[in-house]
Amino acid sequence: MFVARWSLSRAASVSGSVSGSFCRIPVRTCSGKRFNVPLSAEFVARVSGIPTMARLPHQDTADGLDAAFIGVPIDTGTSNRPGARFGPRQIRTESALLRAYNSGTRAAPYESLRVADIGDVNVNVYDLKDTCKRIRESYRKILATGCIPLTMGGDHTIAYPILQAVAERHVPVGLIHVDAHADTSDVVLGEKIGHGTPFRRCVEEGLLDCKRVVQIGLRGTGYSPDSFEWSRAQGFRVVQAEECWFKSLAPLMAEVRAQMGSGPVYLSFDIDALDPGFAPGTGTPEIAGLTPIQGVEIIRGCRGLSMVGCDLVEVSPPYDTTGNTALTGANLLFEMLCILPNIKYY
Ligand SMILES: [Mn+2]
Repeated sequence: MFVARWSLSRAASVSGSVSGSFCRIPVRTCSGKRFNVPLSAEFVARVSGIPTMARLPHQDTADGLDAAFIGVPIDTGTSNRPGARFGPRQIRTESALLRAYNSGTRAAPYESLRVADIGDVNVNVYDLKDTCKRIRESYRKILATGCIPLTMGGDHTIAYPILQAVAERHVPVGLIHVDAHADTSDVVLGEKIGHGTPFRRCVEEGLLDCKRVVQIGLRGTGYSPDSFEWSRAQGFRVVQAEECWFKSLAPLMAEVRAQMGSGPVYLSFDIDALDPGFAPGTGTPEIAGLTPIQGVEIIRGCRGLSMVGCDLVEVSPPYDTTGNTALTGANLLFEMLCILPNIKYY
């Protein structure tokens, strides 16, 4: 609130073009308190202020929100390059470039939903199982308010406790999983919990509607000739990266919408689904991946579905020397916000 008020007076003093009319300035205090409006770089410099996601207000809980950005800063489930624990912070920093409207789809998320950044889950960086418990309990509280969580990871382990909490309200849930990897291993190095196992655990616990699961972008070397056999045996639709090469994914998403039907759907997007040429800052990169355009097509293709939550995981800032991986993650999260139910489109 302090920041918003400051921005209003600051905006009035630095912008002579608003003719003294505060209500033409797109800041939060002009929104009639119904919606949160992010600070606009037209009036407050991008480099100024505390870096919340999309320059939205921060609040401690999800109370009163329709959707919330939340960070889960862990990489203790990572099998290769670490660093995803720094993902939420870097995504927030790069998200200062985001503006309020989606020029491509004409979505106006901040005229539709009350959104805020509600900070991070208080994780235990020494104990992954305890972290999973903390995530599950945090998401229970978020979901109890009716708020839709938009999660910034963190490694992909987090999808398991998040989906446990989601499934307490929406079981079984459909899943659109965008990733280079199936993340359906059973045991890795003797451990059941890690970033390669979350969806196996979800299936074992009956959280997923397996006929309404699609995995898009899978590729790379495997431990066996058919790395994705287990997924197909569960009834998942598997769309390997090779099926995506050189084409628009809009037709695929029409089929995915038909597959998902009217039931609840969760979107889990691992940044390593994208080619490492576009998104090198990640823990387990695989060559010959999706383009950012295809990533956006997948998310925009989710419009109209009964989305109950989304995540963007595996951004690893130490391997992201330009910041472009985090910037891509920030934009994909904004695209996710823009396809939630009840979004206004101009
Ligand atoms: Mn993954």
